[in-house]
Amino acid sequence: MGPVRRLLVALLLALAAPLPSAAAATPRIIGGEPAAPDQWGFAVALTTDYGSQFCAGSLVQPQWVLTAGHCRIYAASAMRVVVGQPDLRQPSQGSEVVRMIRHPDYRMVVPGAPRNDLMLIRLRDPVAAPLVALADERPATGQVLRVAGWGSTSYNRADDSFGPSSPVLRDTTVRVRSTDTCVADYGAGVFIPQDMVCASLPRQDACAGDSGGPLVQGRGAEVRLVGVVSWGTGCALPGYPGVYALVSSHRCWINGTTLPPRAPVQLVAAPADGTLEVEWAWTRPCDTAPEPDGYRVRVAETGQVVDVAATLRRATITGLVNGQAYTVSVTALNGNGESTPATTTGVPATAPLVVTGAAWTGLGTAELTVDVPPQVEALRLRSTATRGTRAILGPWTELAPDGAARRLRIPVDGLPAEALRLRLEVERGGLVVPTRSAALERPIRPALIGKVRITGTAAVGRRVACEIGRWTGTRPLVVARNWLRDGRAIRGATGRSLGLGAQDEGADLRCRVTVTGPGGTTRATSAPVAVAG
Ligand code: 4AZ
Repeated sequence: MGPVRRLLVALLLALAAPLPSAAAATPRIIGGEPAAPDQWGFAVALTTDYGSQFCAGSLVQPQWVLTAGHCRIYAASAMRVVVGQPDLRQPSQGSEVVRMIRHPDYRMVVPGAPRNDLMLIRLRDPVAAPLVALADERPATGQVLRVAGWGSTSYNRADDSFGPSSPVLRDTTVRVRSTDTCVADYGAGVFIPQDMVCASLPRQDACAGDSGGPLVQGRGAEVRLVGVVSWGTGCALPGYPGVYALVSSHRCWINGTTLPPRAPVQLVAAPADGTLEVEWAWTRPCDTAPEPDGYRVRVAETGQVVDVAATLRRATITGLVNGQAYTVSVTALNGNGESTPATTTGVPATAPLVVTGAAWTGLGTAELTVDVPPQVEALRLRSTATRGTRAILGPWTELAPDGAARRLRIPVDGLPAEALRLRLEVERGGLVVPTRSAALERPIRPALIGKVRITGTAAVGRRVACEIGRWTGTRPLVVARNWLRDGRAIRGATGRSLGLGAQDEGADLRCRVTVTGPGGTTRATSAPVAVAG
């Protein structure tokens, strides 16, 4: 018995009252019978590497087992998963485990009654055994379900001890109780209706050692995994139904973790001189689905393959021929495989301008620096800013370079204070050709280090100055001051310093500083200073 479980057993014994006992003892089916093997092909036994069974699980994908969160007892290297063998006395190699992913919201708030009690186990190799489909709804109250496991076949209520476990898989039936009944039996905050279901029948129950195992509805091709054996007070005790982690409310996390990711969406290809820039977005199919590990970009015509980090969602493909159309596809990847591809086409062409940089110039404004080759005479162009795959287009403007090669600064406005990519679209012979893009980092809002202070002698006939302190944030910053008399702005008093007159005598003087930069606007006001006579 591991130290964690010993502690929990001690805790339970100390508290004497009937308490829930998941993970309490070596996690075992009461009142059942040897299971019909053709019904439970997806049921697996979790054992130690020396063959001692401690939990059960269900094969949900060829390389993934769903079990209970509280079955994380041994290191992955110290356990095996026995698939397709209802009789554990038969010699069996067992599958090796490479990873255990407990539900991110697994919590043992109440000892012995874990919430979100689920865990996914990744097997080193895929196994050829039947998979079980996930139920998509909470089971109806009164529905009779079946549960299977290798756990204890008896429970002694007098000393809260579990009887011997079963070397062969056993199953029994239980009836779904209403969530109100479950809450009444165990208490609010212990039985959580959103992520648990409770079920019982007289003298029939899951028990210690059955943890992680399947609770199912239907038979044959109609079998659906409804719950995962989780906890309960004793086993088959009147008034204490078995509690199961509800599978239907965790489908998003299970599917998101065990299936290839959803495909990227909204692909855009921006052609530029001999290159294509491709951008895409990825949307979470449901709340708790994990993000892809990365993306793969393929160019059909050239066979190019570019792997892109999960955070980037953008790739530049080079070495292409201007004027030729290319088919670019992007797939999302995770440990389970590759999504279906999202495809776009682009035609690289020569833009007559070369973007050399982009920089913020203020709140909502930036500028693009471009080199104009000598031969260019007149241009019509507009800016495009992209945030993810959303484009913000500037107005078309005429540009008349004066002949010599030079550098132009092109202002862009109406930008959100976000990370953006800026490029130009240049109209040329009726064709609109984008330039390459330049990146603008998300601008940082101005923040004050130190204090805004009034310096000098605050007395009638003297001058005081407003020290603005030091400001951080993305440059350039524009500073505006306003002097306040008794909390009210003094008209026209916006200078660095202020001459004090008779009207200021006895007043509270403050200086308010408004600093605006590409990241936004921040205000700070000095402490008040009383003006002496
Ligand atoms: C356990 O200790 C356990 N009667 C699992 C299920 C039940 C009780 C105990 C349900 O793992």
